[in-house]
Amino acid sequence: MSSPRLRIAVQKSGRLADKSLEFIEAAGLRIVKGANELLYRIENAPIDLLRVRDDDIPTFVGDGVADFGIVGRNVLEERVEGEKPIEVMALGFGRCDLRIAAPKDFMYDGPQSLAGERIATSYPNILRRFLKKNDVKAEIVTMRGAVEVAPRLKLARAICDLVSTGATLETNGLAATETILESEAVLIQCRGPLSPDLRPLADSIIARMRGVSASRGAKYVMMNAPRVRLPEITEILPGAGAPTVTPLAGRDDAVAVHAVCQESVFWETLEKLKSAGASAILVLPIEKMM
Ligand code: PRT
Ligand code: ZN
Repeated sequence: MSSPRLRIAVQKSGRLADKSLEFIEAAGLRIVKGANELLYRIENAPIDLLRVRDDDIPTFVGDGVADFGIVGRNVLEERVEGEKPIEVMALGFGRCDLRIAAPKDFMYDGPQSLAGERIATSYPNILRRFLKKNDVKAEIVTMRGAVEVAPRLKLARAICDLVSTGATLETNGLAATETILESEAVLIQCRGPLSPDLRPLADSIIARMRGVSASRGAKYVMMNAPRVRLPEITEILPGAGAPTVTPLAGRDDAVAVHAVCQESVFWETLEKLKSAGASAILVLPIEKMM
């Protein structure tokens, strides 16, 4: 009998397809893009990538056809049938928001403004939950795509759709109001127990993916600083926790400060550090973190 292989479902083509493969490669898995379009093998671990429509990913993972999947949170949350997979972690790409939008002349003043209106969406289940939570009775018109044209066609007064740059809404004369779901690509996992043979591999993949996701956007910041201004400097460093402080040779009044910043380090941050007396400031990318 052949030894078991871990299966990860990914989008075959579309907005998340390339980025999902990039993310998997960043976790150290070498993908062999063979002749089989539906399945890519991993060269250096017993893992197969199942390449499918994104809408099928929660079902595949829920039913245990795949052990893990990478899919937009919006697709996961829209699913209502069968076993719902667990969201293991957010992966930091494919960011978009599911938002309510309406023509610019629509006076939106909270969810109650939607009472009695028709709202077009491809996400009827998420929208229904939002309306119920806010005790609003409205009619949902389900559309498979081109939701943004619904108000112009008088099919609906408002829409509920994914927005990233906002350009689609703008082109169609619509303005976003409420955000009902913040989405990005997420790693999902089957609820049922994994075969004991695959558990250590699965744990190591999750740990590596956490490392990739944590290191993306994170920066290693180094500088020299006057000892007396350390509290102020620590305060300025974005998402850094406790920095490492080491003495500088031949200097009693100054120290070297090293810190991992989890958030973006902007020019403004560097200017603030400089005003607080820091010098020789270096910001370096981080390749791996665990
Ligand atoms: O073929 P398959 O079924 O696999 O793919 P698909 O066509 O259903 O999905 P795809 O590839 O379009 O999107 C995959 C996932 O990308 C979505 O489920 C989201 O999680 C994520 N994503 C991120 C987006 C967007 N950004 C996005 N902007 N999905 C769709 N859009 C659309 C949105 O629906 C709207 O029409 O882009 C338009 C708005 O974009 P802006 O930039 O004009 O605001
Ligand atoms: Zn889809």
